[in-house]
Amino acid sequence: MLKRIGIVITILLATCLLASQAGEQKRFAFIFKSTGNPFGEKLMEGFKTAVEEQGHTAILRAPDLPTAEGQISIIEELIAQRVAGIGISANDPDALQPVLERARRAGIKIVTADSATNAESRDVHINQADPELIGRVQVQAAFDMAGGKGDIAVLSATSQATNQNIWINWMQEELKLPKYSNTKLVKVAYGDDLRDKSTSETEALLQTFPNLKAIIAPTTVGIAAAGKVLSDKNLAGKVFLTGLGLPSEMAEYINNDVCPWMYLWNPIDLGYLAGYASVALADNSLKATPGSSFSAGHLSKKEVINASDGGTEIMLGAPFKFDKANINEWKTVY
Ligand code: RAM
Repeated sequence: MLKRIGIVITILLATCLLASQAGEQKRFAFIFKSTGNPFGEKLMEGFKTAVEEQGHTAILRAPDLPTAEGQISIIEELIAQRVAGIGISANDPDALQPVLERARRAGIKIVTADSATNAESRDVHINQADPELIGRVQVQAAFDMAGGKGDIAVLSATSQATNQNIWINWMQEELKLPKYSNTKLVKVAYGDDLRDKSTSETEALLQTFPNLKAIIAPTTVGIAAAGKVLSDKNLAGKVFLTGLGLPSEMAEYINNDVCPWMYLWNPIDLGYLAGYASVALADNSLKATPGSSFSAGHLSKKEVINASDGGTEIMLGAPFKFDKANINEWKTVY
């Protein structure tokens, strides 16, 4: 008899546990800038892992083109689906504010990652690395590659991208230093994170500025497209390329000397951190106020700090330099 009661209690407990787990299961979405971006795919892979390892469901979305309008309609759908959190790499710092405010009024936590919205539109931003450092190191790299003088150009993503624009501002600050008196930034071109447009913008730069010594592409899509153009035109050693690239896409151009070195951070970890922050905010185990900390899975303890735009952020780490010595080790990772 006692044994039977024991079995019944065990079954009841197990049922309660399952029910409570099922009740707690929430949906968390991530919206990248656009589809077809391998960096975005890695970021969303990390987000999904983080959400699923905490027992929740991940929804991964992106508009076909990197526009604010495309992201706004996705956010509207997600509000209607009553997700618990939305992570987003924003295509515009301000244009998403009305719809994100609506999402927040509906109780949805907003975490930006990679490319932030303004402070009023989000709970917290996940910053890949110090933007000042990211901007400055790319100019220093181009300068060193070009031998300390000559024309340089930037091939960016979209003209509205918060992340690229902050980095470009820091590049311009770096260029004000006396050591760059013989270095001229001749143009900032926009390839819109589209392969074809980045290719034609690179070709146009080469044609318009025959004395171009280096191209800085602070976008994984742009740098890969530029790498191919410079390789096809046999310009290794004549026009140097640096910027932010995925090792898997850039190994070829690092090994053939088109891009002597470049930088990036781990996009999978960036998405993973966004996933942990989203769940912690929705669970109320994290407050988006400076000094709050939480456990971000394999990334351990992370802390909310003040961001330079008046909001708050969580920092992933430091940019990593990729060159011939380490690229083959990394090209299979991301
Ligand atoms: C592109 C995107 C992304 C950026 C990387 C470096 O893939 O623009 O937002 O962080 O490049």
